[in-house]
Amino acid sequence: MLRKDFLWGGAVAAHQLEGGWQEGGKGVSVADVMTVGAHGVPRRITDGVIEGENYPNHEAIQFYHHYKEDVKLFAELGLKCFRTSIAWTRIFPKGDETEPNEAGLQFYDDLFDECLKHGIEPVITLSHFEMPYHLVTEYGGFRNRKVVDFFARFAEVCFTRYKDKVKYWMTFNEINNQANYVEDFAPFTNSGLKYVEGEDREQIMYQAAHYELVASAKAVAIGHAINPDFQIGCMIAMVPIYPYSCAPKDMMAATVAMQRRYWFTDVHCNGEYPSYIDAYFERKGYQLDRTEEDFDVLKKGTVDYIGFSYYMSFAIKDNGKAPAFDYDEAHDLVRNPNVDASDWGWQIDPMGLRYAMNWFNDRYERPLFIVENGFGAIDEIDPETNRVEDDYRIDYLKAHIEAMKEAVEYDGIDLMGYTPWGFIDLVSAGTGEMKKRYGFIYVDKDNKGKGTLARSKKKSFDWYQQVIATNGEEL
Ligand code: BGP
Repeated sequence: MLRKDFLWGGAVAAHQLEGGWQEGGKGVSVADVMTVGAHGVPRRITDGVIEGENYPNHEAIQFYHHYKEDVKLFAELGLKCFRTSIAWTRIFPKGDETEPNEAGLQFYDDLFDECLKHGIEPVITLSHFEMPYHLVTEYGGFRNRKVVDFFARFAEVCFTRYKDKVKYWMTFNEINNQANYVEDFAPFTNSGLKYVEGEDREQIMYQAAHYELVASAKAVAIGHAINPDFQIGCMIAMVPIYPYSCAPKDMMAATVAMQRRYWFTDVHCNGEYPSYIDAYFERKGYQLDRTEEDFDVLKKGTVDYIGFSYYMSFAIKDNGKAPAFDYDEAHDLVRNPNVDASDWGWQIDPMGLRYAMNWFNDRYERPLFIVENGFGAIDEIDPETNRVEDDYRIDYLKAHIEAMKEAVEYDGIDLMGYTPWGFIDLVSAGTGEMKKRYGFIYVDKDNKGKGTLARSKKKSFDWYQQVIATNGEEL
C-alpha cells in the first residue's frame, strides 16, 4: 500500500514554463540562450541572445502571468504537491551579486502562497538546468570553484525566505545527466560548461561535477541549519543500463556503465566517492581539485532522500574494452529488442522502474521520490470530442504506476511520492519544441510560438484525478 500521505503531484521546471524572461528584474539564464531544435535535432547554444533567433523559453507558456488560473486547475486535478524550480536569475540576475532581487523573491512567495491556499505542497528544485549566463561568460560556469559559493548563497537566500512555506527541496536536477559529456547540451545546462576546442571534456566534466556536488552538500548543511525539518534530496536521472545478453562481458559492460552514470548518488548519499571512480581518475591521470575540506563538506551534507526521474532503460553490448578499460556510450548502447520506443526513441519499460527502485534501495537505504516520469508525444485535439484523447499517455503512466506499486508492496520500498513530468504542456528541455507534449493539461501553442496559450483538459486529466482520489487504487 502506498503511504497515506503519498505525495501525488506533477513536475515542471521554471525555465520550461514561466516565460517572463525579462520581467521582475530577471537576468539572462543559460536556458535563455538555447534555440529551438526539431524532432531528433538538439538545441543550439548561442553566444548571448541574438536578435531574430527563436528562443522558446523566453515566453514558454507564460506561467509567470497565468499561475493563478493554472494552480486552480492543479487543485481541481487533486494534486497534493507541485514540483517546480526557482529560476536562479530571478533571485540573482547575474549570479554574483551580494543582495538578491526582491521582485524575484516575491514572485515565488506569491506562487507558493497560491499553492498552499489550495492545499498543494511545493516541492522545489534549486537548480533545474539553468544558471545565470553571466556565470558562464565571466567564470566558465562550474569549472570555476567560485561558483560553489554563489550557489550556496542562492540556496541560503531561498531556504531562509521560504522556510515556512517549503519543506521538500532538491539541489541539482539530474546532476548525473552531464556524464553524457559527448554532447554539448547536458553539461551546458547542468554546469554552464562551454567546451573549448581540444580540451579533455571528460576531465572538465568531472571537475565541474565535483564542484557541483560540493555546492549541493554545502546547501544541504545550510538548509538543515535553517530548518531541521527540511527534507533535502538529490535528483538523479535514472536510466538503467541492462546487459544486452547474459554473456559475462555484456554483464560487466553494464556494471561499468551503471557505475559511470550513478556514482553521483554515492557522493550525495554516503558523502564519499566510490572506489571505482577514484580508480578511474587514477587510471586516466586526472588530477582534480578535490581538497580535504571538500571531503569534509561532502560528509556533512548528505541528502535525506533520493529524487529521481525515470523515462526509459538502455541496453549495452560489450565493446571488447570493458571492463579492462572503458565503454563508449555513443557506440555501445544498443536498442533493446524486448521493449517498444516512443517517437523520440525513448524505450518504454515500466518494469525498469521497479528495477531502478530496487537498485537504489539495495545501495542507499534512503526514501525514494519519483519526481519525473512521463510520455512525450504529439497530441492532436479530437474534432469530435474537442479534447486530446491521449490513451497512449494513460497506458504509459498506468503501467509505470503499477510497477511502482509493486516495488512498494513486494519489495518493501519506502516511496514518498510520484510527480509525473510536464503535467501541463511546456517547452521540451531536449529539443525546445512545444509539440513534444507530456501534459494532462493542453496548452495552445505550436513550435513556431503561435497560439492563444489557452489551457484545456486532456482525457488524462480525468484519469489522473481518479488515480489521486483513490490513492492509486483505481488506475
Ligand atoms: C528530464 C528533464 C526535464 C524534462 C524531461 C523530458 O531530463 O529533467 O527538464 O524536460 O527530461 O525531456 P524532454 O523535454 O527533452 O522530452
